[in-house]
Amino acid sequence: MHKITQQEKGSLSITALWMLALLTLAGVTLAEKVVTTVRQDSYRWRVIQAQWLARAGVMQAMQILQIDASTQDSLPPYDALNEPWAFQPAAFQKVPCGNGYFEVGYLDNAVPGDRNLVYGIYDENRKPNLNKLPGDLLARLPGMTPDKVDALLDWIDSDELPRKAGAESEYYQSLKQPYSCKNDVLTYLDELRLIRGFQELDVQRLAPLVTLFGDGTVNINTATKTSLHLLGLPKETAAKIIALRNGPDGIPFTDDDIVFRNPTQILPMLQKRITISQEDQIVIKGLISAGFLGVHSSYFRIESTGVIPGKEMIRKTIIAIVYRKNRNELKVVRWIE
Ligand SMILES: [Ca+2]
Ligand SMILES: [Ca+2]
Repeated sequence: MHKITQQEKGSLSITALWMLALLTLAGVTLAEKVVTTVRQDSYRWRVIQAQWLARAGVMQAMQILQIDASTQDSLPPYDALNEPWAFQPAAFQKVPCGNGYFEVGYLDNAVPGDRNLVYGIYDENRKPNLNKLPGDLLARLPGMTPDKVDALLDWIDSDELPRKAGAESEYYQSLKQPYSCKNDVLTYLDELRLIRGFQELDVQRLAPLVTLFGDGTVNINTATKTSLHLLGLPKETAAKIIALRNGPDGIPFTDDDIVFRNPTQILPMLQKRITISQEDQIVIKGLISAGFLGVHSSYFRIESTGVIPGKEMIRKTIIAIVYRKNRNELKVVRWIE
C-alpha cells in the first residue's frame, strides 16, 4: 500500500457520494467502451474504476455505521463485535459493482480463519489513545523509558515547563536543526520521531498498539487483549475478559457474544461470570471512573479495496477514518488514498 494523498475532509453526504460513485462507474464503463482502441487508455480507466470501487466500499461501510447508530436501543449507546458493522461478509466480502468488486476488511492475527482477514470495520476505540494516556500507563508500552515518557508528555502538554526527565522548546531549539516543542497532541504517529529519545522503531512498535483518535476511552466490548493489558490488567485477566466476551462458541463476531451494554454493568458482570481478583477489580473501577474504559466506539477505520479482475488484476485501497458523533453526524476525519 502506498500513500498518494493525505487530506482532511469534512462532512460528506453518503447518499450523494454513493450516487456520484455509481454515476462515475457507469460513466467510466461507458467511456471505456468508447476508447478501448487505445490499450494504454484502457489500463488507465481500469485504475480509475478500481479507485471508485474502493470509494463505493467506504460509502457502504459509512452507511452501515449510520444504520447501526440509528438502531441503538440503549443510552448511552454501546458498540460490540457482534454488530453488523464489525463483521458482515455479505456486505463487505467481494461485493460486485460495475466491472469488478470491492472488499472492506482488515488483517487481524488474533482472529482464526482464512487469511486472518476480518470482513468488517475496525473501531479505533479498541486501542488506547497515545495522546490521552497518563504517565503510569505510557510506561507500560514497549520500549518506553522514564525519559521517553516525560519527553512525550512535555511534547503534548501546552506549557513550556519541562518535567524531571522531559524536554520542551528550550531543548529542541538547541538542536543543530532547531524546532519548537509541539505543545499539542500528535496528529500522526510519525511525529514521535521529533520527540527526544524516540526513533523509527518506536513508531513501528506502537502503531499496532495505540490510536491517536478519540477521547481515550477503550471499548471493553472490542478491546484487544494487549489493550486491556496496557490499561493495567494482568494478561491472564485480559484473556479471561476476551474469553467471556466471545461467548460459549469461543469466537468473536457471533450472536452468542457477551456484550457490556453500560459502563455500570462492567464490574457486576465480571464479578458474576469470571474469577477476578480484588486488585483487578480496583484497577477496572479506576479505569471506568477515569473514562479509560467504556462500552462505546466513536472512531472507525474503514479499509476498502476496489478490484478490477482480469489478466492484469488492478487493486486500489483507501483507508478512511470516520468519526461518528451520532446517527446524523458521520464525518470523514482522514482519507488515505
Ligand atoms: Ca509542553
Ligand atoms: Ca461468540
